[in-house]
Amino acid sequence: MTRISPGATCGGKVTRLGWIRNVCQGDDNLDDQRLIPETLRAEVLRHLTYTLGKDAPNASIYDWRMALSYAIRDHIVEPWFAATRRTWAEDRKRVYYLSMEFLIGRILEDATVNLGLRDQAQEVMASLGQDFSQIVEDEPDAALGNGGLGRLAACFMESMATVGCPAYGYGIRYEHGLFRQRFQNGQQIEAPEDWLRQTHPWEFARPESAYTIPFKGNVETRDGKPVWVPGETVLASAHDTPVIGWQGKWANTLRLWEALPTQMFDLERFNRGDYAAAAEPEALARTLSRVLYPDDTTYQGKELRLKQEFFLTSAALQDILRRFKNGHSNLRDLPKYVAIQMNDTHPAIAGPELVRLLSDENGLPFEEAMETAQACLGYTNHTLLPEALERWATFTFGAVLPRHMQIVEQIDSWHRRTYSPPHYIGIVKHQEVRMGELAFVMAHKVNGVSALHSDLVKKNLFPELNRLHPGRIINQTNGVTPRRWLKMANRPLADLITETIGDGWEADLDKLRGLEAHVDDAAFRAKFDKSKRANKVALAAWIKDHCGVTVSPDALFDVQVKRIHEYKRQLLNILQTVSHWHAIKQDPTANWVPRVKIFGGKSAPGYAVAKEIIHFINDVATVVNNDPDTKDLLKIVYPENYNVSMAERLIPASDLSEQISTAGKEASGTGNMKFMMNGAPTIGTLDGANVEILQEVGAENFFLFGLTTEEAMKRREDPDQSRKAIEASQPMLDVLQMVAEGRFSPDQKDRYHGLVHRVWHHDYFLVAADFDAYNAAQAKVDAAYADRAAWVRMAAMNTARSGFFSSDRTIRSYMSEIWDIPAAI
Ligand code: 26W
Repeated sequence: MTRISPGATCGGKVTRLGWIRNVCQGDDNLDDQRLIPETLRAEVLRHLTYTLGKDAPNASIYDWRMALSYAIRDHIVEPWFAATRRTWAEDRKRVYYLSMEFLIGRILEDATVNLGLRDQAQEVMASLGQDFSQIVEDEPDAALGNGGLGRLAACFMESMATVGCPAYGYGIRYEHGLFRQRFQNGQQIEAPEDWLRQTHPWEFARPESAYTIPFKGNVETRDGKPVWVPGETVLASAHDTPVIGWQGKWANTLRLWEALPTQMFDLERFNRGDYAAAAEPEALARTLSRVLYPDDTTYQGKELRLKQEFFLTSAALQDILRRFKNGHSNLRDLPKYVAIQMNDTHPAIAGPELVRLLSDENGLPFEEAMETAQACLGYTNHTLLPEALERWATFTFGAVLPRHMQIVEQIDSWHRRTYSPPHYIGIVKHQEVRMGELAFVMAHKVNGVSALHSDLVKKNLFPELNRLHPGRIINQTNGVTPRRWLKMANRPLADLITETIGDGWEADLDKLRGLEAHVDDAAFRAKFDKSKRANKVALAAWIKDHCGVTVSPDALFDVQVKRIHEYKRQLLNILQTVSHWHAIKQDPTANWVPRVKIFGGKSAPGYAVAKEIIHFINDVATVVNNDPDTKDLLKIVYPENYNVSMAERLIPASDLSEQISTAGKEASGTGNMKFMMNGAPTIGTLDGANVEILQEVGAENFFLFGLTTEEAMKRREDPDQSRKAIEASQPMLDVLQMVAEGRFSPDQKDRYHGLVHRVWHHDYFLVAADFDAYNAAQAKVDAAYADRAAWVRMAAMNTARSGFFSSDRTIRSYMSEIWDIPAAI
């Protein structure tokens, strides 16, 4: 390690740190630029003293974390400035990713990994008497998202910075992210999440970047022109977090909006002694960024949610236009410089809002405003579930956004006029504004998130619109960032990969194919197995600490982690677990493969059926984990509060990835990709991106089961399908009998009668229909696991063939097929 030269140059400018050279010269070789630990140590101590005002003997773990975070952040700022400056200087097109959710997780370790400073940070903190991994874990997990859609946005931000796509993420700076989950007597209890209680060291407040967001009121006509006179306004105030890419070569901005009152305080009321009322406007405005809606997949129609969506979107668009005008005067040129991606329909008000800003506020004729907006906008669909599709009552929509209601009607009749469809599927229908149709009509490209899903978007979701606009719907299969999900989360495997195929795979994941040449080498397999075991040993210790359950690292770790939803079929998994337990008890001396069943995930607070499934899993766990007959053969663990950090711990320690949704229901899945990368074969259905995982990894390395999408649709036509399936399956009959008898709820024997009744008679998600096939696939897993060499080979093949699922590939594809943006590096 050598000292970086303090005088590294960039465009004639002397910079304090050496990193800048990467941006300017595309220099891949970081080795001669590594920061020496003494420098980083001095920086940490300087922040501890001067930023935090603490001396080392009195510093808490929080103080140390903050000091280290600020020191690391300093190293992000220069590449960030350099990237921003270059984008300006070269007048580049930028992408604006609008999302109501960014499920970021912790930042510190990820930042050190991307800067190549993780080892130094660890060394430095050790020299200060501090444990780096404890410091990393002290950071709150920023949970500004519900699940897949929010985590995808976070992976995309990191990949855009890695591949050098100039980009801004726009979201809401929720004061409270997704609730914390606890179990009380096996049932989910929600507690508020409070990530901002401590200072968030990664953001820069930008009070000078603030916009007025209007709501309500009415539309008047002045000089023959519509003028919106709002009834309320709030202020959107920016907070910027830099997002650094791999090796610090590029950085982008995540800009999150905080809602503030336009009028802080009613002094007159205060002086009259009415203190609560005096603070009212402030409290009201702040509710807009107070809390993330915890519902994924069911849409509620709440006015506050619509206001949040408009708040994010209007602030973003005003910011985009301000930036554009700072250098351009012709608004018709907007699409040359601006690509706006709508992450699902949540920011779909962007269509009418951009038309309004271009026409009402900037004088463009309506049709030109339409064309300009459309050329900028792209729409990504993330779900087919009808209950998740946003539709706003025209009453609510018109009250909150009266001018937009008019514009939506105008867009609708423009579309009807221009394309004269045979039977028109309106944007406004049955007194509702349909946000999917609106987003579709306003976007030049619409995309699904896996090959199967994009097909279903064409055939089932927007068949008429697809006929009217052939070629508008395209596919962009999701991906995940291998820096966080492999390099950072699975150090033993990442080190083995580098040892085996060299470095460079982190930003060129197809290189993992190089591992295939080694899977038949026993020495390599032994190392692969050892890396997995190290993760399992660590997880077993953590499970003991956090769940009080003893599990053996020699058992097969079988993991299903994701939001709890009927279509994801955690119920299928737990019922099969009951069946397996029963089978062991019937024949205790058979050659069983020991298993640990791991569940993780939250239910939406109002989703009663999902909550019942959680209760049921916990009840089954209590009985099974206390059964002396099966104690070395089967354990069930369900740690509380599954989140990004827990995923980073569980996925690298998994042997088997459960991806068992009812075919046709999971748009893509991204957890499935993380497991694959980390060497866990999938047991799964032909759904979402499982289809492509199967294609990449080969049928011999995947445990496929279950009905296909077409078969599932056909099966539902028979109203008696579940009864027939159950009656034809002795294992299923046995399981349902045990549950109905109260074997898992001895204190309340009829607790799960409703659950059993639904499986018998209202099994829309086909748990019964797929049960035997799933059971058989699980038996194949057992047999395969018993053959160590073959199993490890299969696991390694999963890693080797996971290159396609890097979000770098996804982002490059969006850049060329939707955004028309070249890479800047
Ligand atoms: C309005 C309520 C609401 C909120 C969130 C409805 C729907 C959502 C999301 C679209 C749900 C979601 O997260 N979808 C997931 O998106 C992932 C990223 O594309 C996919 O991998 C998952 O399959 C999909 O369920």
